[in-house]
Amino acid sequence: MIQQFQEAKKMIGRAQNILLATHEDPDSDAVGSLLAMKIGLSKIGKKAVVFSATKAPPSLSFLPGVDQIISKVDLADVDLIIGLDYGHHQRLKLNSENLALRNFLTIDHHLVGEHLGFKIIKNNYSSTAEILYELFPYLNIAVDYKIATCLLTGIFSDTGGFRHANTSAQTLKIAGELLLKGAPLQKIAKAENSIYFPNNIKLWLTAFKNLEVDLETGIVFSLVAFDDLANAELEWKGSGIAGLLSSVPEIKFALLCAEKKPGQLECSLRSQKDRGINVAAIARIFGGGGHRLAAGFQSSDRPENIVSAIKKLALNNFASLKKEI
Ligand SMILES: [Mn+2]
Repeated sequence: MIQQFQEAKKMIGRAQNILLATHEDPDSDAVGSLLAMKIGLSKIGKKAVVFSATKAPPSLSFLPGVDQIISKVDLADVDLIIGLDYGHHQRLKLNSENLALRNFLTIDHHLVGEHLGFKIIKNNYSSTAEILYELFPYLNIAVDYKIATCLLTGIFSDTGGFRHANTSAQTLKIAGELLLKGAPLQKIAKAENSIYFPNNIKLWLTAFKNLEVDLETGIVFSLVAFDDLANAELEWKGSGIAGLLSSVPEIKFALLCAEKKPGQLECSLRSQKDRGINVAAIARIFGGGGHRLAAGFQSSDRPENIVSAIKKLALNNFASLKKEI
């Protein structure tokens, strides 16, 4: 890892115009990492533009520099792209035909996906923010209050408030150090929870209404149909629901499908550490990806077909995925 950090330092040292990019619909880790990196680079005299194809959630408006994130970018003068927390390069929505040929540095904790350029990918880290905390000393970036706020936001969110299985002793140690730098934990926690209110409560109701529990296979499934979203004028931002469903003790994993556009499903898979399931392996069957306990995919198939395909696999004890599961 030290060698990788040194290579990152060299790449940044050579660059004049840096673009920091993350996935569309950026979550707290994506936004926190983007902004921490921008502030950090400015401290060492490097100019960087921050990009995400869609806006940061309003709950993150307290993060320093969030108003500087742009959603359209001209890559002509950019001589280094740093992709953060993005998983698959298509999620960056950077309209460039030869993106793969660009000078590109990837920093991510999503193992599954398609990354570009020189890659620092650590899936044993809770979040991209946690990786950045380790990287910054190599770049001579001192963590101040602003950077600490951004990084703790990313770590807090991706660990579900330090409750998920990806919370290591190191995660908590780093979080403690960020608190010592003045990161406002309570404010961050409040912002994270406010994502759920009030519209998401309506989404939860819909998801619970359509809940199906199959004890034979250990699958809990729910669907939020397009009509439900459209009638309640809701925007789909609901991966918290799948996590909640997966915590039912008798369940092996949860599948939640949301019909964001008519006929277009966005499906989340969640499991818990003690259930012996790798949901990323299931997501890959449908062209998606993710982590062992949190994965997802998109599909234009009918939800009942997806559920029955997964049930079939489960009844077969996931024999075809045995190596991965
Ligand atoms: Mn992340």
